[in-house]
Amino acid sequence: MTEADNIEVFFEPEVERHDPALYQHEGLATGIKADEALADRARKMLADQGFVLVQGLLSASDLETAAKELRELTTSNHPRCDMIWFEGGLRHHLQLSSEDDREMDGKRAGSGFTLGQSGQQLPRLDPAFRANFVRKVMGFVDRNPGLRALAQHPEIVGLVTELIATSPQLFQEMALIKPPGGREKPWHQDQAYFNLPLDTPVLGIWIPFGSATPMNGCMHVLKGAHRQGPRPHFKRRDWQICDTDVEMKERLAVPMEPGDVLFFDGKLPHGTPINQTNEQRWAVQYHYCPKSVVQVDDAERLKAFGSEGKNVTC
Ligand SMILES: O=C(O)CCC(=O)C(=O)O
Repeated sequence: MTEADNIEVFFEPEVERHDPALYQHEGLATGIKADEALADRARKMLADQGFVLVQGLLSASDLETAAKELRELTTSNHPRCDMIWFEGGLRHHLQLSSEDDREMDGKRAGSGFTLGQSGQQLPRLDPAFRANFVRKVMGFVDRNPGLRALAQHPEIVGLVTELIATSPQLFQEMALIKPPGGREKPWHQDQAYFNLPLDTPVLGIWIPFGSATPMNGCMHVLKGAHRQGPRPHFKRRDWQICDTDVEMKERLAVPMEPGDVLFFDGKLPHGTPINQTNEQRWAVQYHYCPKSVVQVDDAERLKAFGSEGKNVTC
């Protein structure tokens, strides 16, 4: 193991492959050009469909430094971040046994309720090889100016402010890397992971660093389904909506190009399929809520999103 850097490292299990039918879609999401993303229009789109896809909002230079920092986060022996998750494929190189899997701390990690193992040190492996298994990185904006600048980009913060109708705070950031063959992020609502009052306007934004396509694991959404409110989540391949609750109606894939930004409601059901290409798919995701928000406890969140205690099965 490498020297401790006050980092938390998570080793996920091998995740069972999803049924390909779960990501068949009725169509593709329609975007608006950056110069058409007027506040009123964007607000209406968010209210109606639960997301706004803005094309060409960021320039190549907006993304360049952030992408370099993200690469460093995945390859460094001393990454400037709080937490790193590795895909199940790394287990074979570390001889981790599933018998030692435990529920990983969802509180600090915000990862929900997946089984796996965690530690305080990166595995002592060739960094370039190890980087092939990185799935997620969290807690990096304070030490990576390019990734921070992206979260504070005036066009982004301006639209986020319009969409949540008050001064926003960034309360979570994550980088999401889907290696070739990388696992699915099953259908879920982000608010099922946050201890925030149900009526809080929570906004996620998702920014790819290369083309995001149905083949490499782009976003898929249930257009308009945020209006139905919370859905029960279950511990299955992840903390997720039951596969049989993911309807085909209004299921859209959201292909994106570098420069595009997806703004989406914290109650919008969404997921990303396995990466079927030989290239990594890179993205960052930032979450904003009003500055004034007061957190609730786990019990309050699980009352809305937890399956326990409800007469529902999956
Ligand atoms: O980027 C991905 O693959 C999925 C990200 C996501 O939906 C999440 O982590 O909440």
